[in-house]
Amino acid sequence: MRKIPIYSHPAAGWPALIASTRKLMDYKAFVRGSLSVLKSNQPKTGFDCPGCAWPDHKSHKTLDICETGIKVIASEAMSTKADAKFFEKYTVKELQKWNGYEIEHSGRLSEPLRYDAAQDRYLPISWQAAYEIIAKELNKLDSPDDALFYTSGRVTNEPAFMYQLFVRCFGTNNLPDCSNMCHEPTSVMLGKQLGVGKATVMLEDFEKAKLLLSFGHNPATNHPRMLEMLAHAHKEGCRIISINPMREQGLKAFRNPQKPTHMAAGQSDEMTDEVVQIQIGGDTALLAGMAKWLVEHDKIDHNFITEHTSGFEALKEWLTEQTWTDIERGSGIVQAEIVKLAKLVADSPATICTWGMGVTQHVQGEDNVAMITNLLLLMGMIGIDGAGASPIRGHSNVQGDRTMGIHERPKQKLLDSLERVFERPMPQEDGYDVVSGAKALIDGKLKAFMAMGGNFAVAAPNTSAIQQALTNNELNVFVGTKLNGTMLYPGANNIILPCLSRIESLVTAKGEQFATIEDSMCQIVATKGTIKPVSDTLKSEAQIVADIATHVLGSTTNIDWQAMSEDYDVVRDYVSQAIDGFENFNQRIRDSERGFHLYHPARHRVWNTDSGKAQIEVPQYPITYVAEQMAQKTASTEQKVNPSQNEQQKVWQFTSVRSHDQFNTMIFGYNDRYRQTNRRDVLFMHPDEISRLGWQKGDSVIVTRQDSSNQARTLGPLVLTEMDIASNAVAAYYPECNDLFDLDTHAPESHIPAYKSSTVTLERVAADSREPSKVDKQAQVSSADGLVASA
Ligand SMILES: Nc1nc2c(c(=O)[nH]1)N[C@H]1C(S)=C(S)[C@@H](COP(=O)(O)OP(=O)(O)OC[C@H]3O[C@@H](n4cnc5c(=O)[nH]c(N)nc54)[C@H](O)[C@@H]3O)O[C@H]1N2
Ligand SMILES: Nc1nc2c(c(=O)[nH]1)N[C@H]1C(S)=C(S)[C@@H](COP(=O)(O)OP(=O)(O)OC[C@H]3O[C@@H](n4cnc5c(=O)[nH]c(N)nc54)[C@H](O)[C@@H]3O)O[C@H]1N2
Ligand SMILES: [Mo]
Repeated sequence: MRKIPIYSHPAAGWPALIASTRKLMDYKAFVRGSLSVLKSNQPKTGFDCPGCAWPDHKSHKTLDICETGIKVIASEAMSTKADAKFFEKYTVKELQKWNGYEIEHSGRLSEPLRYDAAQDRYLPISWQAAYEIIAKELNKLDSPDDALFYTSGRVTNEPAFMYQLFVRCFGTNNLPDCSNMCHEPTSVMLGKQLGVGKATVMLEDFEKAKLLLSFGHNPATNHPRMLEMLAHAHKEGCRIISINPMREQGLKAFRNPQKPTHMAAGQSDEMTDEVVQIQIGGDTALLAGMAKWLVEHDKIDHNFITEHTSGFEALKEWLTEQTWTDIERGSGIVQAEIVKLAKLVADSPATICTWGMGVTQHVQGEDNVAMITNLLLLMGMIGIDGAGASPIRGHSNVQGDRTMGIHERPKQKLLDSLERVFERPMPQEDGYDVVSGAKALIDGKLKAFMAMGGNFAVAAPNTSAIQQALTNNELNVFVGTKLNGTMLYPGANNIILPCLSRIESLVTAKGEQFATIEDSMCQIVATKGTIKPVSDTLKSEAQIVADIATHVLGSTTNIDWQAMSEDYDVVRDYVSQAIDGFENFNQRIRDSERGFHLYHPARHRVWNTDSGKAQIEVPQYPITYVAEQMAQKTASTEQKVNPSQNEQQKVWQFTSVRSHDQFNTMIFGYNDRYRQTNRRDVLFMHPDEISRLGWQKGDSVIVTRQDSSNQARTLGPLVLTEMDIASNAVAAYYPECNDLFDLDTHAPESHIPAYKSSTVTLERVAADSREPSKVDKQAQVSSADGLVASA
C-alpha cells in the first residue's frame, strides 16, 4: 500500500476548539457563543448542547463541550440576521444559486416572512396574518392526509409533543422525521428483536466494557464528546476496534480539553486498537463470519440463548450455509482476520457494539443492525453491566421526538392513550415517512408541507425533484432558525416562521421555562436557554404550534394550547398521562441533577417482543449483496476505464460522509483537517486505486449513477483526493451529492435511503479551471485557521 499523507495529530484539544471557531462567525457571535458554551450540558442551569445526542458526562465537569458543539452553538448565537433587509437585497431565484455555506451565513431568521411571487422575494408579514393564511389553506384541503408534517431532531420534547398532538387533531399521521433518514433501521430492528428500538447501554457501561466494537461511525467528527469516554475506557483496558472502510484519523488519539497536561504539554490518550477496513456494505458479511466461527466453535452463551431468545436454530442453519469465500468476498476481510475478531468476542466478558450511519444507511441496513444484535444475543451481552447495544444518535433530540409521538407509524397504544387523555378520536391510518412522503409530493398527491425544523429537500435523496415539487404546493410552512435550501422553493402560499433556538432563554407569562430532551442512552434531561434571543420577534416552537393549532382547529378541540405553550409543566403533565415511562414527569425531572433514565425492559432481560423473547433474525439479503451489485453493473456498463488493468474494478460503491465543519446541511466552513482537505467538492479514493487507473490526485472526475429506474444521475466535477479508504469505495460530502440518490433505493421496511452505498462509475474530465469564488476563498480561510491551529 502506498503511503498516504495522514492527519497525525490528536483529535480535539483547545487549539482546534478555539481557532477553528474563531473565524467561523463574526466576533460578537463568537463571544456570545463562547459565553453560552460555558453553561452547556450543565444540569438545570444551562442548556443541553444542540450538537449531538451523546449523553452528558456523569460528573458534569465545568466544560462538557467539543468542537462540533461550539460550532453549532456559534451558528445559533450568530448576530447576523436574515431579516427583511436581507431579503430586500436578493430575489429567491438569486438565493437558489447560493451554496450551503453562503445560506448558513446569511444569519438567523428573525421575523415571519411570506413569499411574494410578483417580486420573487420574501417579505415580512405579521404573525397573525401568517397564521390566518395557514389556517385558511390547511382547512381548504380535501383531506388532512393531503398535508405532510416533517420534524427534525433538534426540537425539544415539549413542543414535539404539542406538534404531534396538533397534527393528529388536524387528522393525519403524516409525521415523517429526520429519523427516517438516520437510525430508522435501528429503531425497526431493535424494536423487533429486543422490544425497544433504543440503546440498551448507559454511560456507566462504557466504564466496565472490555471490548468495544465500533461500526460505521466517526466520533472525532460527529460526536467528539464520546472521545473522552473512549480514551478512558481504553486506558481501563477496554479494547476498541473500529470497523470502517475509511481509516478515520481522528479516532487514533485524543487530546482532552479537560486535562491541563494534555493542553499544556501536548499529551494525548490513545483510543483505538485497530481499524478493520471493510468494504462498503460489508458489515453483515463480517458479522456473519464472526457468528459462524463462534457458533461452530461453541463459544456462545447457550443458557442465555435457551432462556431468552427465539430464532437461534434458523440463524445457525443460515450460518452453516454461508461459505468463507462469500464471507471474504462480501466483507473484503480475510478469514484469519475475522477469526481474530471472533476470538476477541469469545474472550470478552463485556462487549458493547456502537454504530452509526455507516451501518444504517444501506439497502441492507436492517440486516446490518440485525447481525449486530444477533452477535450480542449469541454472547448473552444484553442485560449485564458493561455490555449491550449502543446506536449513536445524531440530532440532539431525535430520539426524544420519536418518544413524544412524532411517528408516521404510531403504535396503537400511543393512539389509544392520546384518545383517552384528550377525549377525541385520533387518526388510525399510517402516514407517510420521508421517502414515501417525498414521492407523494413529487407525484402531486400532496398539497401542503410543514416543517418543524430541518432541511427536508436538501437532506433527502433527489433534492431537486423535491424542491421542484414544493413549488406546486398550495401551502408550505417552515419553522426554523436558519434559512435553508428547502425554503427557497416556494409554493403558492409560503411562510417562514422564525423560532427561538434552544440556547436562548424563554420567558412566558408564567415565567422562565425549561424544556427536556432524551439523549442517545434514554436519559431525560432538562435544558434551559441562557442567552438573550437574537431578535424580540422570535417565538418558541411551542408558542408557534399553539398559535397554529388555535387558528386551524378553532373550537373543534377543547385542548388549551396556550396553557401548554406558556407553562411547559402543563405539557409534561399530559406527557405523564399519555406516554409510557413518564409517570410523575415534572417531579422526576426536578428531583435529580441528571434527570432520569427511561425504563428499558431489555436491560432487565424483559422482552416486549411478539414472541416474548429476544428475537434472533436471519438477514434478508445475501451477504454478497454489494459485491453482486458491483459485478452486475460491471457487466452491464459500457464504460472502459483503463481495460488493461483489473477488469473488475470499473465500478465503485459511493458513500457520503460529513466533515467537522458542517452540521448536516448547515455548512460552517470547508475545512476537514482529519481528512486533510480544504474544499468540499472532492471525491475521496485510495491512492492505489488512483494510480491503478493511471489517474492523479487533483484530477477532475464526474460520478455517474444509474438509478433504480435506470436514469443516469451525475455529480461533479469533483477533485480526486487521496484517502485511506477501502478499495471498492469512493466518498464525497453530504448533502451536495444528494441528487445522485433516488427515492426508490432504500431498505425494505425502514425505508432508509442508501446514502452509504450506491454503485457508480467514474469519468475523468478536463480539469475545472474556474477560479475559486470569493465565497469559496472565505470558507477556506476560516478553515485554514483550524488547520494551522491543530498542527
Ligand atoms: N460535526 C458534525 N457532527 C454531527 C453531524 C454533522 O453533520 N457534523 N451530524 C449529526 C447526525 S444527524 C448524525 S446521524 C451523526 C452521524 O454520525 P456518523 O454515524 O459518524 O455519520 P457519517 O459521517 O455520515 O458516517 C459515518 C461513517 O460511516 C462509514 N461508512 C460508510 N460506509 C460504511 C459501511 O458500509 N460500513 C461501515 N462499517 N462503515 C461505513 C464512513 O466511512 C464514516 O466514517 O452525527 C451527528 N453529529
Ligand atoms: N447523502 C446523505 N444524506 C443524508 C445523510 C447522509 O449521511 N448522507 N444523513 C441523513 C441524516 S442522519 C439526517 S439526521 C438528515 C438531517 O436532515 P435535517 O434534520 O432535515 O437537516 P439539518 O441540516 O439538520 O436541518 C437544518 C435546519 O434546521 C433548522 N433548525 C436548526 N435548529 C433548529 C431548532 O432548534 N428549531 C427549529 N425549528 N429548527 C431548527 C434550521 O432552519 C436549519 O436550516 O440528513 C440525512 N441525509
Ligand atoms: Mo442523523
